[in-house]
Amino acid sequence: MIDMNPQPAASREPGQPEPDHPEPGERAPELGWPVGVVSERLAIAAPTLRSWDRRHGIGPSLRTRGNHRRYTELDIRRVLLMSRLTAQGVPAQSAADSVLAMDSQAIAERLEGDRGFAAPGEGDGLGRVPGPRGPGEPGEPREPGVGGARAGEVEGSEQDATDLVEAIVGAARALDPRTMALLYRQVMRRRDVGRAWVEVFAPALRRVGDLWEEGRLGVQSEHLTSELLQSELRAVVRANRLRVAGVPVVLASADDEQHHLPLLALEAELARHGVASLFLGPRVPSDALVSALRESQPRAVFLWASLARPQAEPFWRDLEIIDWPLEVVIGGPGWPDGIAVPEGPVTVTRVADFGAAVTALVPRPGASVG
Ligand code: B12
Repeated sequence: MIDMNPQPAASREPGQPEPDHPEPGERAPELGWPVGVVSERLAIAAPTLRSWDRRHGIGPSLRTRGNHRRYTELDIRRVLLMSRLTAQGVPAQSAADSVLAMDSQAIAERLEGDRGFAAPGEGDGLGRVPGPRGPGEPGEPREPGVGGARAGEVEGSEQDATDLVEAIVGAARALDPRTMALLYRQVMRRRDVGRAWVEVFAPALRRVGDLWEEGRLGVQSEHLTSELLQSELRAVVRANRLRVAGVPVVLASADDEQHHLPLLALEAELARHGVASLFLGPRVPSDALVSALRESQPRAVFLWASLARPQAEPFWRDLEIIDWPLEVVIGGPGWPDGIAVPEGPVTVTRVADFGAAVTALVPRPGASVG
């Protein structure tokens, strides 16, 4: 239950546990967000949020009866501005004093003016695609989905993209995770996840792959590049978790196919569009995939293959048992031409790039999404 009477943040008993997520039976997002959700949304560590609340008064205006923090949308904007100011070098107490002296209008204007700038590690708390869900305070605009530069935001240039690719490859060679993580953040700050993938991440991966093939870079560099990228892409998915709806689209890599970064990029982009995914990841055995399809009855499945697949494999034959209109979308250089699919309600579409995959998987306006 939410106590609507604002209480001083410092009134919580020290040492009392505070859940990061709503308590059982409590639908907190109607009225305020728990620390854990705010932390995910803004990519600011929960201990930092608690410390800003305790030490500087930049915290939630609401508390549950159990005295757990609940942030309103205005509180979240205050936190976001606090993070921007401290990242610009303003000492924490001065930043807090400025933020607390501003009304909601001034905070909105300041954040608007600061769009081109975001703190290192800060989630894009504002750059979002408008979406159907998400709480808002009465009279406030709904918060759209996280993980994208907002229209009007300073966009990354082509040159910027080339430099970022080179810098990422350099960090991979030097096995420098800190620089690589900062570069990934920089990429995401100016681009939505789709553009980030197409303009920077995929070219960087291909370059890393080429250098590995030429023996000029070790597989450990490839692992570092992809592991950190996975976290980055998953953060977008997590931040949009509360927005996705409908029968999930199935995302899987083919049998024995370990590469699955394109699936993660797709999952993140689909989440931004409010489309749910059933993410099965790498190396999905053919029979397991067919079982998953039968259980979840999706309208579409996306299958990735980097490595060459045989012309005929059991999966295509097994599709015989599918008795609803299923769109099988295949992507990646591994798929051969001329795949033979049994007669029936299944259609197979081959897509050549990320944008085409997104177009094929996001439901057309007016289409039933189950
Ligand atoms: C990261 C990586 C790994 C990681 C995978 C991590 C992960 N979680 O995915 C690790 C280290 C585990 C790995 C392992 C292996 N890898 Co590897 N790997 C890569 C690397 C660098 C990126 C993979 C990737 O995400 N590619 C996706 C995009 C970025 O690349 P692309 O497919 O070429 O993009 C084209 C299109 O597909 C399209 N596109 C781009 N993005 C998207 C997105 C969508 C949705 C769509 C539809 C299209 C699309 O645009 C491009 C234009 O042509 C590639 C390099 C490469 N070029 O792919 C090698 C690469 C795929 N790997 C390769 C190899 C050989 C292997 C191993 C067999 C090595 C080994 N001996 O163990 C194993 C595979 C084991 C297995 N059974 O699968 C080779 C494959 C060569 C081949 N065709 O057979 C590559 C090409 C490297 C190379 N240049 O030689 N790998």
